[in-house]
Amino acid sequence: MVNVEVAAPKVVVVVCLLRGNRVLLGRRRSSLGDSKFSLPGGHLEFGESFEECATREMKEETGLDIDNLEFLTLTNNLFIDETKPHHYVVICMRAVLADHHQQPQNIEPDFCDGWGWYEWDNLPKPLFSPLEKAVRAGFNPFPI
Ligand code: IPR
Ligand code: MG
Repeated sequence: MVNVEVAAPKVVVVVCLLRGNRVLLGRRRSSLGDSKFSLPGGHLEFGESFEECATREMKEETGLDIDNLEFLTLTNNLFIDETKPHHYVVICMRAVLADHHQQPQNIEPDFCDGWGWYEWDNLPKPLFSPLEKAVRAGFNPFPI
């Protein structure tokens, strides 16, 4: 039985950082989604806007500054089969680099194997489940 007080839903903001026809992904090092490719992002802190959270998480994880933030979509994600069950509402934003010459750095190597740019039509595998679910549902972060 899930202890609903301990396992209360949390909000996470992730960023589709677009560069040409590519998007930035990193391979997770975490008990949740270990070795899966995921968008940069993380937990919403008290009082933050989605844009502020996206900007802070991107800086903390990759060192990159971002611009032109827009809300894209959200997904509701239940990780019920884990030793410790989690429920995450994931807010997905779109952004571009503030400085097109900036390169991503792996600032938190304990949590990520490294960052790379991937074409949307040729995404690496395996994808972290929130992203995989969105892709399977036809989600595409690129403007038409
Ligand atoms: P932090 O805040 O540590 O960057 O969180 P995260 O990247 O592990 O985000 C959790 C994502 C959810 C969907 C598991
Ligand atoms: Mg993170």
